Amino acid sequence: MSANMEFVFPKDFWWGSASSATQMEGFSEVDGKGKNIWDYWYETEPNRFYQGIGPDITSQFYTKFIEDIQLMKETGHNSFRFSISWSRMFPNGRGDVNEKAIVFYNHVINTLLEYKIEPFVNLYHFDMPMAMQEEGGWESRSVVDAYVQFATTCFSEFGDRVMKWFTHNEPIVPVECGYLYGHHYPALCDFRKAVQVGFHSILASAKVIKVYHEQSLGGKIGIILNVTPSYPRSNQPADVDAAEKADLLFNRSFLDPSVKGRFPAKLVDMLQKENFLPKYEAEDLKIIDENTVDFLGINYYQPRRVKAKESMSNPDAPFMPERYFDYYDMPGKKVNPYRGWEIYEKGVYDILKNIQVNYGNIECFISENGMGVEQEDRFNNEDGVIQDDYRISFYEDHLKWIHKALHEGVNVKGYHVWTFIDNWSWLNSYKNRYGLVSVDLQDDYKRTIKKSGYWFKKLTENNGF
Ligand code: BGP
Repeated sequence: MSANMEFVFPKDFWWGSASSATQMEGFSEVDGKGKNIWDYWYETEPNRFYQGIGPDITSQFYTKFIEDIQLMKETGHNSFRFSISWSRMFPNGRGDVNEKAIVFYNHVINTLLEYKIEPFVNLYHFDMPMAMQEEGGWESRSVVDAYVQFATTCFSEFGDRVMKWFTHNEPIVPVECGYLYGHHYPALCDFRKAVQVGFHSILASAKVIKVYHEQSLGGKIGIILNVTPSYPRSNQPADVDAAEKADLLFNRSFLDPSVKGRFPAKLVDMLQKENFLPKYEAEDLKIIDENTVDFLGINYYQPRRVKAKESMSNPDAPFMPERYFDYYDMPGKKVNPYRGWEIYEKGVYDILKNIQVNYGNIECFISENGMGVEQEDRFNNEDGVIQDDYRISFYEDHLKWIHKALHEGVNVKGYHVWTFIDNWSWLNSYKNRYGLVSVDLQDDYKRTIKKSGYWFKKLTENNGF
């Protein structure tokens, strides 16, 4: 350890990055993979995607994973999160498993272990198999059962070596993007369906946790949530109330059932008042209550700034979460100039303290944190290495707050950045780059470690900075 280190982390801290199958693997038509909602949407509406680039190719992890895992080692990873593509494992969502998918994921897991990088495996990252979407996606109970079958197969195939599992990444995102705001397929705007999708995602998570615990495989299972702290414009009761409502809808809706086994009473009241409670069976609540997570991944990008509603919503417009609050553009906020998102480093500390105080200080880690940059090749030096000092500062500034939380007793075990390598991002395709390693789409997806990748290696070797 160098003498002048100010922010030192525990010896076994998890340093690494996160990714997802659709965003990274590519080869979506290859080796028996079935279509998921992204493949289908790209096929039917390619113009929705930035520069018409779809999920069929992405960063080619499917064929380049050995080189990529070597690069993970070179950038100091001791852990790496990826997701297993449900439609690669089960082309029709259920039924016969695709043996080639098992071969691929075994190869990835074994290579990671060979390089002493711990695999963190997520089972669902926005990628509903199309056959399941045709049955209603998360709206449908039969899809919940198919997901349990998929997860059970993953545990029996890979559970002897994978000790950290996650049931979902950011389950609120399919709710918001697929059923309220139109960014993901099926692009509906239907509050009732959104609530049902959210409820079934939680039920599916609890059912899978139950299966995992029954198998006694020796690992842990958790969920990854994008916790977005809601800050009120002022201390006026109406603003505070608006912030609390946003928190209930977007954070506590998943945090509470995942960690405490029950939905917040205030949220249930809000939904009941509007007659929006989901359909459920009595035993569902028991399953959710009895099967909570062992640990928690927290993704943090930016906060939510809200104020009391200043004008009544049009009663004829579709019911939206914004019936309860308005967004507030805080003057003087710090902004990522290359993407536009707010940067508020203390947010990560506030989330961790909330977990400590209100969620029994459950074991957690920061499972995504990152800075997207448009046209990042403008920061190339003459050797083609991106000089992303802005990203290094972004990470350090967040790590300082995580360090503070750690020293105040928060049970935070690691830090994963988003992401290892520039990848394809949903409708934005390759518009915003996030990687520690760049990908050249014009030159056979050539990988080059960015300045931040070298910085990350030092950070992890020193366990601090
Ligand atoms: C998270 C998702 C990732 C990733 C990231 C960056 O919400 O888990 O899949 O995409 O955000 O956001 P974006 O790609 O929209 O810039």
